[in-house]
Amino acid sequence: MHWYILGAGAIGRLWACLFEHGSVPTTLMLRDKAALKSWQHGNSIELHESGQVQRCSPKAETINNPNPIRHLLVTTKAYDTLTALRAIQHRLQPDCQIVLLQNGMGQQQAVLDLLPDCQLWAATTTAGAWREPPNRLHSISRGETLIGPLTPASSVLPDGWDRLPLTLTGCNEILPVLWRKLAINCAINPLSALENCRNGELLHNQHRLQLLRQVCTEVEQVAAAAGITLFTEPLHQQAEAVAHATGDNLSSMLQDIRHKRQTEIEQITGYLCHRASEYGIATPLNTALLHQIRTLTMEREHRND
Ligand code: KPL
Repeated sequence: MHWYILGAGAIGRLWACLFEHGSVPTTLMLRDKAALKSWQHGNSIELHESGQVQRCSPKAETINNPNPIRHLLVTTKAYDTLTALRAIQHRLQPDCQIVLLQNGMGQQQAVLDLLPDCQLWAATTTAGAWREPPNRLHSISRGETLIGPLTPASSVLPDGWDRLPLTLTGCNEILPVLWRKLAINCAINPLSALENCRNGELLHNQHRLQLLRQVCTEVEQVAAAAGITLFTEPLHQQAEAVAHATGDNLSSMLQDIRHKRQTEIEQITGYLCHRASEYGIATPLNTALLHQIRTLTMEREHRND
């Protein structure tokens, strides 16, 4: 068993360290020769965690390496999933095990359509980590990870995942788990990005709080139409608890905007609005947020900054 990791950001690198701690052979797949050259300065990840520093030394190679792949973890941004997988599709063996560990929804079905012979899992995590390039990785928390199969014949956990040193729960029904994460991301990410505020600052202002609650009501209607039970308590309570618990954090969407990167709005609010239109449900606030984030990023592209 050898796990390849596609998407060498903070979470991908954290998983490379976790695989190594669990004695599971791992290779980080890097975009190009320049990324490989930068990796080769240290040939390792310097993991800073709970005041300690450890070195992890997974293998690394560019995506062009021809070796066959039987175990693949995908930690790319959601919008990059298909392009990244197509680039290595010829290397994937027919019985390949693939885990998608990403924000957002929609890409899971697209991968099922692209690779009908593979075994597929989806996972969500509350682990937090950030990178200090080239090779330093700060792990804030290993959090909690939920994983479950998207293809019927697959076992709850993929090969070797029981060896990973983290709080991991296998779920037979992963779809509701993905919806719960989506719902929280719909509530917090676009609003925090547009308000340019930390997650906790959504709670300290009546106007923002009202918007968050309205977003939640719309999300609950769409989830219910999809036959999904979100939480036992109303979504807004859960979203407010997460905004409070991650109060000092910048949401991933705000970070993407500040760093002038593409956001995952299409895989978060975009997915929700798409599903809403299939069910004939009006989601005026989520639709407005979707357009505002699109406009914000388009204006930036036109200004070319
Ligand atoms: O997952 C998140 C994100 O920023 O993408 C939340 C839960 C909102 C925490 O910041």
